[in-house]
Amino acid sequence: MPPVIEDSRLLPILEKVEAGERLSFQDGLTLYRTNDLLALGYMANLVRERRHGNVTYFNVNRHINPTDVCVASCRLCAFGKRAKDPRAYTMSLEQVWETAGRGWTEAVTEFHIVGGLHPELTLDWYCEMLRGLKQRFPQVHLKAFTMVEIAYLAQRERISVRETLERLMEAGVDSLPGGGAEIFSERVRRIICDHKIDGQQWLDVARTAHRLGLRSNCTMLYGHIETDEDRVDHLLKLRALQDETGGFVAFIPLAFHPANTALRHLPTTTGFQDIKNIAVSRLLLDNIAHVKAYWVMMTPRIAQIAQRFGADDIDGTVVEERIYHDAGATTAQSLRRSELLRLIREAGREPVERDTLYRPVARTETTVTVLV
Ligand code: V47
Repeated sequence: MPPVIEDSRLLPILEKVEAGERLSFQDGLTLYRTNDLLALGYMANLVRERRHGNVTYFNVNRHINPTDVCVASCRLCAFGKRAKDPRAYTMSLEQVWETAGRGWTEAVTEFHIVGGLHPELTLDWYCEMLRGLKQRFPQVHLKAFTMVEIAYLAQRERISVRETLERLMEAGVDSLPGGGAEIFSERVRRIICDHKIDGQQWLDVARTAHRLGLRSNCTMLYGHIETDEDRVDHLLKLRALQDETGGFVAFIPLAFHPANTALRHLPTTTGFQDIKNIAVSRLLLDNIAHVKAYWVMMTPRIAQIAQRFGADDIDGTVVEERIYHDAGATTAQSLRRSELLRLIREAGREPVERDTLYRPVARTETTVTVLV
């Protein structure tokens, strides 16, 4: 049963959604400008249930951030530090491998590895790190390095992005996380992350990765100084690249956390904005299979509600998240598998444990098998 649509501007969009038609830039703006959240949720949930039925995915993963030293000083970031900063850290290879194994259980299927743009860490160093991880944890999927890190490494080594990716793949990278995309608008990037590659370069690295057969995620950072137009533009650029390559696995809308950043005067996002971004992205990104409500960033409470507003994934156990916690996140640094199961079941969804590429994982007390 469709809900009462209070905002009549949504009626033609509802017709398109029901017919499975692609939404336009203008539709995207209308979706962002309505406050009829229940109608948005109804439409996003329709699309979500068409694709995934009643299932919500999660995984058992660990984050590893080998260094927070970063040559870029992005205003949006509280994680990156200058090399001389006494609070900065860089792990040795042994420390990376030791971190990966800390609290190790056979249940872990993914390491999510990202860090700062370190001026001295070489591609060889990263390759050795990956080889060491593969040797010690051969069954674990390595989702490592954002497009921004890849572009920086290529520039630092004076080789192409393609060659950089090939060497990382040879050493063990299995897929790329979606970070660093922020908002593609040049005007906004100049203010929030002026030292980073531009939006076009981010898309170019993703395109090259996908052409080499690497899958990746994609993200959008919202809730800072961007406009509705900037967000719609960002989502449609991701959709256009996905039409071309089909390489994106999941989209993750990321709420800006201002604490401890140069933009700390900005307010934090509200639950209404968080849920709206989940719903609008589900509706505009008709060719990206999964929309993830990342609980670390949204809080488990909102991530749970998001499962009824377009999201089909809640991310994973995470373990030792730093980027958001440096920016003032008050959520836990990890959730147990049993807690994820409870959140999902309480939202009336059926939890399915997945690997990074969304293959279901079968688990017994002692073994983990990726089905298919
Ligand atoms: O790249 C940095 C963003 C990203 C802040 O691919 C900030 O599965 C908010 O990309 N406030 C890292 N956001 C997180 C990320 C991610 C998370 C979970 C899953 C996946 C995936 C990717 O966080 C950064 C940047 O876009 N970020 N600082 C901040 N103060």
